[in-house]
Amino acid sequence: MHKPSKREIKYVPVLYLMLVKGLTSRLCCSGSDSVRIRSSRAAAVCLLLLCVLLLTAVIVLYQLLTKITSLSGDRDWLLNKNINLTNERDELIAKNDNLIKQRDQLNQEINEMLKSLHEIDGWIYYQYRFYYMSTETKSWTESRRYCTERGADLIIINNRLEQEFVVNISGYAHVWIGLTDSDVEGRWKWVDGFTLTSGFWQPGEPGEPRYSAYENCALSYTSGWIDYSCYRAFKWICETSILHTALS
Ligand SMILES: *[C@@H]1O[C@H](CO)[C@@H](O)[C@H](O)[C@H]1NC(C)=O
Ligand SMILES: *[C@@H]1O[C@H](CO)[C@@H](O)[C@H](O)[C@H]1NC(C)=O
Ligand SMILES: [Ca+2]
Repeated sequence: MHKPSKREIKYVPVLYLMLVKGLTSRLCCSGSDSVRIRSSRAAAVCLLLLCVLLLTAVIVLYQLLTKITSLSGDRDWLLNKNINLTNERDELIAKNDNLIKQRDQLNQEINEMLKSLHEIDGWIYYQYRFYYMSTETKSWTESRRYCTERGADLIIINNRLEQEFVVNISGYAHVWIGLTDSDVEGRWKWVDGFTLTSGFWQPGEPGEPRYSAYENCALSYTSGWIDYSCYRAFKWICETSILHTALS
Protein backbone atom coordinates (compact mmCIF):
# COMPACT_ATOMS: atom_id res chain seq x y z
CA MET A 1 0.00 0.00 0.00
CA HIS A 2 2.65 2.47 1.08
CA LYS A 3 5.59 2.91 -1.22
CA PRO A 4 8.72 3.98 0.71
CA SER A 5 10.13 7.28 -0.43
CA LYS A 6 13.71 7.79 -1.59
CA ARG A 7 14.53 9.39 1.72
CA GLU A 8 13.40 6.30 3.63
CA ILE A 9 15.41 4.00 1.37
CA LYS A 10 18.50 6.11 1.89
CA TYR A 11 18.29 5.62 5.65
CA VAL A 12 18.10 1.81 5.49
CA PRO A 13 21.80 1.05 4.66
CA VAL A 14 23.00 3.47 7.33
CA LEU A 15 20.94 1.69 9.95
CA TYR A 16 22.25 -1.70 8.84
CA LEU A 17 25.76 -0.42 9.02
CA MET A 18 25.22 0.67 12.58
CA LEU A 19 23.72 -2.72 13.48
CA VAL A 20 26.63 -4.63 11.89
CA LYS A 21 29.12 -2.41 13.64
CA GLY A 22 27.46 -3.18 16.97
CA LEU A 23 27.57 -6.95 16.32
CA THR A 24 31.22 -7.01 15.15
CA SER A 25 32.28 -4.95 18.14
CA ARG A 26 30.60 -7.58 20.28
CA LEU A 27 32.38 -10.45 18.38
CA CYS A 28 35.79 -8.89 18.38
CA CYS A 29 35.58 -8.17 22.07
CA SER A 30 34.18 -11.48 23.21
CA GLY A 31 37.20 -11.81 25.34
CA SER A 32 36.26 -8.79 27.43
CA ASP A 33 34.04 -8.84 30.49
CA SER A 34 30.32 -9.62 30.25
CA VAL A 35 29.27 -6.07 31.26
CA ARG A 36 30.54 -4.68 27.97
CA ILE A 37 28.77 -7.37 25.97
CA ARG A 38 25.49 -6.73 27.75
CA SER A 39 25.71 -2.95 27.28
CA SER A 40 26.49 -3.23 23.57
CA ARG A 41 23.54 -5.65 23.13
CA ALA A 42 21.26 -3.14 24.84
CA ALA A 43 22.60 -0.42 22.52
CA ALA A 44 21.79 -2.57 19.49
CA VAL A 45 18.21 -3.14 20.71
CA CYS A 46 17.85 0.59 21.33
CA LEU A 47 19.08 1.32 17.85
CA LEU A 48 16.66 -1.16 16.35
CA LEU A 49 13.81 0.40 18.31
CA LEU A 50 14.87 3.87 17.17
CA CYS A 51 14.99 2.58 13.65
CA VAL A 52 11.45 1.25 13.82
CA LEU A 53 10.25 4.51 15.40
CA LEU A 54 11.97 6.55 12.73
CA LEU A 55 10.48 4.47 9.95
CA THR A 56 7.00 4.80 11.48
CA ALA A 57 7.46 8.56 11.80
CA VAL A 58 8.55 8.81 8.19
CA ILE A 59 5.55 6.81 7.02
CA VAL A 60 3.11 8.91 9.08
CA LEU A 61 4.67 12.14 7.87
CA TYR A 62 4.51 10.98 4.28
CA GLN A 63 0.83 10.14 4.63
CA LEU A 64 0.12 13.54 6.23
CA LEU A 65 1.95 15.27 3.42
CA THR A 66 -0.12 13.41 0.82
CA LYS A 67 -3.33 14.36 2.63
CA ILE A 68 -2.32 18.03 2.89
CA THR A 69 -1.44 18.13 -0.79
CA SER A 70 -4.80 16.68 -1.80
CA LEU A 71 -6.65 19.03 0.59
CA SER A 72 -4.91 22.10 -0.77
CA GLY A 73 -5.83 20.88 -4.26
CA ASP A 74 -9.48 20.69 -3.17
CA ARG A 75 -9.23 24.14 -1.66
CA ASP A 76 -7.81 25.57 -4.88
CA TRP A 77 -10.64 23.96 -6.86
CA LEU A 78 -13.24 25.37 -4.50
CA LEU A 79 -11.67 28.83 -4.61
CA ASN A 80 -11.69 28.68 -8.38
CA LYS A 81 -15.31 27.53 -8.39
CA ASN A 82 -16.23 30.33 -6.00
CA ILE A 83 -14.61 32.92 -8.25
CA ASN A 84 -16.43 31.48 -11.24
CA LEU A 85 -19.78 31.51 -9.43
CA THR A 86 -19.25 35.07 -8.19
CA ASN A 87 -18.52 36.15 -11.74
CA GLU A 88 -21.64 34.39 -13.02
CA ARG A 89 -23.74 35.99 -10.30
CA ASP A 90 -22.42 39.47 -11.16
CA GLU A 91 -23.20 38.86 -14.82
CA LEU A 92 -26.73 37.76 -13.99
CA ILE A 93 -27.29 40.78 -11.76
CA ALA A 94 -26.11 43.07 -14.54
CA LYS A 95 -28.39 41.31 -17.04
CA ASN A 96 -31.34 41.56 -14.67
CA ASP A 97 -30.74 45.28 -14.13
CA ASN A 98 -30.66 45.74 -17.87
CA LEU A 99 -33.92 43.87 -18.33
CA ILE A 100 -35.62 45.87 -15.58
CA LYS A 101 -34.47 49.09 -17.24
CA GLN A 102 -35.75 47.90 -20.62
CA ARG A 103 -39.10 46.86 -19.13
CA ASP A 104 -39.57 50.21 -17.39
CA GLN A 105 -38.66 52.05 -20.55
CA LEU A 106 -41.14 49.99 -22.59
CA ASN A 107 -43.89 50.55 -20.02
CA GLN A 108 -43.24 54.27 -20.09
CA GLU A 109 -43.31 54.31 -23.89
CA ILE A 110 -46.59 52.39 -23.95
CA ASN A 111 -48.14 54.74 -21.38
CA GLU A 112 -47.07 57.80 -23.33
CA MET A 113 -48.32 56.33 -26.60
CA LEU A 114 -51.70 55.49 -25.10
CA LYS A 115 -51.97 58.90 -23.46
CA SER A 116 -51.15 60.82 -26.61
CA LEU A 117 -53.51 58.60 -28.62
CA HIS A 118 -56.54 59.20 -26.46
CA GLU A 119 -56.14 62.66 -25.04
CA ILE A 120 -56.76 63.83 -28.62
CA ASP A 121 -60.42 62.82 -28.80
CA GLY A 122 -61.22 63.63 -25.15
CA TRP A 123 -60.52 60.24 -23.56
CA ILE A 124 -58.42 60.25 -20.42
CA TYR A 125 -56.06 57.36 -19.66
CA TYR A 126 -55.86 56.34 -16.00
CA GLN A 127 -54.72 53.08 -14.36
CA TYR A 128 -54.98 50.99 -17.56
CA ARG A 129 -58.51 52.25 -18.33
CA PHE A 130 -59.95 55.01 -20.49
CA TYR A 131 -62.48 57.58 -19.31
CA TYR A 132 -64.55 60.12 -21.18
CA MET A 133 -65.79 63.19 -19.32
CA SER A 134 -68.69 64.72 -21.25
CA THR A 135 -69.15 68.42 -21.85
CA GLU A 136 -72.85 68.16 -22.78
CA THR A 137 -75.69 67.01 -20.54
CA LYS A 138 -78.10 64.14 -21.21
CA SER A 139 -80.53 61.83 -19.38
CA TRP A 140 -79.06 58.70 -17.78
CA THR A 141 -80.25 56.45 -20.64
CA GLU A 142 -79.02 58.85 -23.36
CA SER A 143 -75.69 59.23 -21.56
CA ARG A 144 -75.34 55.47 -21.44
CA ARG A 145 -76.16 55.22 -25.16
CA TYR A 146 -73.39 57.74 -25.92
CA CYS A 147 -70.89 55.48 -24.12
CA THR A 148 -72.06 52.16 -25.59
CA GLU A 149 -71.97 53.55 -29.11
CA ARG A 150 -68.24 54.10 -28.52
CA GLY A 151 -67.44 50.63 -27.19
CA ALA A 152 -67.63 51.83 -23.58
CA ASP A 153 -70.29 52.10 -20.86
CA LEU A 154 -71.13 54.45 -18.01
CA ILE A 155 -68.41 54.32 -15.36
CA ILE A 156 -68.32 51.59 -12.72
CA ILE A 157 -66.56 52.87 -9.60
CA ASN A 158 -64.62 49.96 -8.14
CA ASN A 159 -62.70 51.62 -5.31
CA ARG A 160 -61.93 54.78 -3.40
CA LEU A 161 -59.13 55.75 -5.76
CA GLU A 162 -61.45 55.60 -8.77
CA GLN A 163 -64.02 57.67 -6.85
CA GLU A 164 -61.31 60.25 -6.12
CA PHE A 165 -60.41 60.23 -9.82
CA VAL A 166 -64.07 60.85 -10.75
CA VAL A 167 -64.25 63.79 -8.35
CA ASN A 168 -60.99 65.12 -9.82
CA ILE A 169 -62.11 65.01 -13.45
CA SER A 170 -65.72 66.12 -12.89
CA GLY A 171 -64.82 69.26 -10.96
CA TYR A 172 -67.94 70.56 -9.23
CA ALA A 173 -70.35 68.99 -11.72
CA HIS A 174 -72.88 66.25 -10.96
CA VAL A 175 -72.14 63.32 -13.28
CA TRP A 176 -74.10 60.19 -14.16
CA ILE A 177 -72.40 56.94 -13.18
CA GLY A 178 -73.34 53.42 -14.31
CA LEU A 179 -75.45 52.60 -11.25
CA THR A 180 -79.26 52.14 -11.20
CA ASP A 181 -82.05 50.47 -9.20
CA SER A 182 -84.70 50.75 -11.93
CA ASP A 183 -85.06 46.93 -12.19
CA VAL A 184 -85.76 46.21 -8.50
CA GLU A 185 -86.42 49.19 -6.22
CA GLY A 186 -83.66 49.50 -3.63
CA ARG A 187 -81.34 46.97 -5.27
CA TRP A 188 -78.58 49.01 -6.87
CA LYS A 189 -76.86 47.36 -9.80
CA TRP A 190 -73.89 48.39 -11.92
CA VAL A 191 -74.24 48.44 -15.72
CA ASP A 192 -72.23 45.18 -15.92
CA GLY A 193 -75.03 43.43 -13.96
CA PHE A 194 -73.21 43.14 -10.62
CA THR A 195 -75.06 44.23 -7.49
CA LEU A 196 -73.51 47.12 -5.56
CA THR A 197 -71.79 45.86 -2.44
CA SER A 198 -70.43 49.04 -0.94
CA GLY A 199 -70.58 52.55 -2.33
CA PHE A 200 -69.67 56.14 -1.72
CA TRP A 201 -73.13 57.55 -1.04
CA GLN A 202 -73.47 61.05 0.29
CA PRO A 203 -74.75 60.91 3.91
CA GLY A 204 -78.53 60.30 3.89
CA GLU A 205 -78.48 58.78 0.38
CA PRO A 206 -79.98 56.90 -1.38
CA GLY A 207 -82.87 59.27 -0.63
CA GLU A 208 -86.10 59.06 1.28
CA PRO A 209 -88.33 56.07 0.49
CA ARG A 210 -91.26 58.24 -0.62
CA TYR A 211 -89.22 59.70 -3.46
CA SER A 212 -87.07 56.66 -4.13
CA ALA A 213 -89.44 55.17 -6.72
CA TYR A 214 -88.65 58.21 -8.91
CA GLU A 215 -84.96 58.33 -8.15
CA ASN A 216 -83.50 55.29 -9.84
CA CYS A 217 -80.17 56.54 -11.20
CA ALA A 218 -76.97 57.54 -9.42
CA LEU A 219 -75.08 60.79 -9.74
CA SER A 220 -71.60 61.37 -8.40
CA TYR A 221 -70.70 64.65 -6.74
CA THR A 222 -67.71 65.87 -4.68
CA SER A 223 -69.49 64.91 -1.45
CA GLY A 224 -70.54 61.44 -2.70
CA TRP A 225 -73.34 59.74 -4.63
CA ILE A 226 -76.97 60.86 -4.88
CA ASP A 227 -79.95 58.97 -6.33
CA TYR A 228 -81.86 61.08 -8.80
CA SER A 229 -84.50 60.98 -11.50
CA CYS A 230 -83.04 59.23 -14.55
CA TYR A 231 -84.82 61.67 -16.90
CA ARG A 232 -82.97 64.77 -15.77
CA ALA A 233 -80.01 65.91 -17.86
CA PHE A 234 -76.48 65.85 -16.41
CA LYS A 235 -72.94 65.36 -17.58
CA TRP A 236 -71.65 61.82 -17.49
CA ILE A 237 -68.46 59.71 -17.47
CA CYS A 238 -67.82 56.73 -19.76
CA GLU A 239 -65.27 54.03 -18.95
CA THR A 240 -63.68 51.28 -21.00
CA SER A 241 -60.78 48.86 -20.85
CA ILE A 242 -57.76 49.08 -23.16
CA LEU A 243 -58.90 46.08 -25.16
CA HIS A 244 -62.27 47.60 -26.03
CA THR A 245 -60.79 50.84 -27.18
CA ALA A 246 -57.98 49.17 -29.09
CA LEU A 247 -60.49 47.06 -31.02
CA SER A 248 -62.94 49.88 -31.72
C1 LIG B 1 -13.84 28.35 -13.97
O1 LIG B 1 -13.94 28.96 -15.25
C2 LIG B 1 -12.85 28.64 -16.11
C3 LIG B 1 -13.00 29.50 -17.36
O2 LIG B 1 -14.35 29.73 -17.67
C4 LIG B 1 -12.86 27.13 -16.41
O3 LIG B 1 -11.81 26.80 -17.27
C5 LIG B 1 -12.72 26.38 -15.10
O4 LIG B 1 -12.84 24.99 -15.31
C6 LIG B 1 -13.81 26.81 -14.09
N1 LIG B 1 -13.56 26.21 -12.82
C7 LIG B 1 -14.47 25.54 -12.11
C8 LIG B 1 -14.02 24.99 -10.83
O5 LIG B 1 -15.63 25.39 -12.51
C1 LIG C 1 -56.85 64.01 -7.35
O1 LIG C 1 -56.30 65.32 -7.33
C2 LIG C 1 -55.41 65.54 -6.25
C3 LIG C 1 -55.03 67.02 -6.27
O2 LIG C 1 -54.62 67.42 -7.55
C4 LIG C 1 -54.22 64.61 -6.40
O3 LIG C 1 -53.32 64.81 -5.33
C5 LIG C 1 -54.71 63.19 -6.37
O4 LIG C 1 -53.61 62.30 -6.59
C6 LIG C 1 -55.74 62.97 -7.45
N1 LIG C 1 -56.29 61.64 -7.29
C7 LIG C 1 -56.53 60.81 -8.32
C8 LIG C 1 -57.03 59.47 -7.97
O5 LIG C 1 -56.35 61.13 -9.47
CA1 LIG D 1 -64.15 51.17 -12.95
